[in-house]
Amino acid sequence: MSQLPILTFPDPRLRQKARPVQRVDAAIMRLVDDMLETMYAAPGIGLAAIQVNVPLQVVVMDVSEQHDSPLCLINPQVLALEGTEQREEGCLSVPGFYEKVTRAERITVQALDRLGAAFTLETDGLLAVCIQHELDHLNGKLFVDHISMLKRQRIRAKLERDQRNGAATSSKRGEAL
Ligand code: QAP
Ligand code: CO
Repeated sequence: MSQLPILTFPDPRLRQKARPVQRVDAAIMRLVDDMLETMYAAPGIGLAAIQVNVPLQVVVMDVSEQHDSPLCLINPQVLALEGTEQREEGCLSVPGFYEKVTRAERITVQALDRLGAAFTLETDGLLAVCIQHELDHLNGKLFVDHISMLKRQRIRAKLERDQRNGAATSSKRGEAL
């Protein structure tokens, strides 16, 4: 397995629309394993293939305390959304920034797993929010698209400055804008 480099906002490649996976073969399983390794190393709770510059409909997540419950969704389809809730979100492609986003409280999704088998998942809480966040990535959407333009522009300016200055300043997370 290997860790993959993660694209950072406002990289235009994060705006690509992901294509469905045609066949869950060895290359896709390898991608899933590399994405899980990349996510756990970050550390993070969710990662979409688009974030490692692979425009396919593949996401991995693990919202468990022990980091021992990996979940992979390939070609996910939303069957139902219910209720609303607000929660603070972050993103591995928007390092150092967290903002409140309004999402559905409960979600039902159908997808293929890492072995290509179809399954349906109905869930709520952090996992439901994380799934919605990751499905946004498949449509080229980021959590910063759900906040005010002013906040988004501040985040963009800060991350562009970090990227111009190299990784050094971006290690200083969460400082005032
Ligand atoms: C999406 O995000 C998510 O800024 C997954 O410096 C997050 O794993 C959905 C991370 C929260 C719902 C709620 C972010 C790591 C990880 C950072 C992540 C950072 C280091 C974000
Ligand atoms: Co994200």
